[in-house]
Amino acid sequence: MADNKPTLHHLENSQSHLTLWLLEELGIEYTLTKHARVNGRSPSALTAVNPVGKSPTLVTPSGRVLTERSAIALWLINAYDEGAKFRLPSPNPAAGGNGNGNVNGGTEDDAVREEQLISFGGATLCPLLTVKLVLALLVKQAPFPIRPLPALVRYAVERVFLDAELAKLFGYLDAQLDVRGKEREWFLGTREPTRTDFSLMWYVDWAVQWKWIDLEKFPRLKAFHARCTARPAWQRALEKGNGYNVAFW
Ligand SMILES: N[C@@H](CCC(=O)N[C@@H](CS)C(=O)NCC(=O)O)C(=O)O
Repeated sequence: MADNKPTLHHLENSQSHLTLWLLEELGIEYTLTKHARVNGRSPSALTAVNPVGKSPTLVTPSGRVLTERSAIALWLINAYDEGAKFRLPSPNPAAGGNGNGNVNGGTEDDAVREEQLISFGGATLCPLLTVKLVLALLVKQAPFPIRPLPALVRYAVERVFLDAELAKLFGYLDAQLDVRGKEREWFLGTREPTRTDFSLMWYVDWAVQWKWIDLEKFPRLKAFHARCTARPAWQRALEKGNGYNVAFW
């Protein structure tokens, strides 16, 4: 791109807010192309950039089209986080470490744990949250006379399996903020959020906005959620984005 800035294709009321938040944390110049939803979905202008029409989509200054939030975060942090503020601590702090040192001294806070937690969000938590969304929409969009039917299916799936499973998974995530009895602010024990936090915040916030979880039951996640939303960069992203209500359906 001629202006040497990345462009974020940002769909309103979507997880693209988390990428906008990271861009604001990095404090870099970028172009924001906002897309309104059409019947809840991506418009053709977004599909023209990314054939699967998902947001966030980021176009780098060289014209590379990046998709998937955690890959976009990886690219942005590698490209622009010059002070290493949002990176993993050096595997060998004795060799100098970096600006985001591990404050708990946990030797397990490495790229493997990062991968494990990000995959947990995308591959374990996300499918169940998607089932929860599909069931909710099924009931909401069913014609009134037959609505009791999908409502019954939803009740049964949630009661027999889904809600207990989600409670277990969020309980696991909550416990990841307490390592060897020491509570931490960020998942990898750093002073500032890393890619893991930018990634996992989406699943927590998605469930909170839909009222699928009660954060009172997950006090460390509650503190994490409050910590993220209180950051000035989160607030700036809210102002710049085109709305961030993911329970809009
Ligand atoms: N796995 C993708 C998911 C992206 C995604 O599903 N985004 C939704 C918004 S939350 C979207 O673009 N939906 C519009 C559509 O599918 O038409 C990522 O990590 O970026």
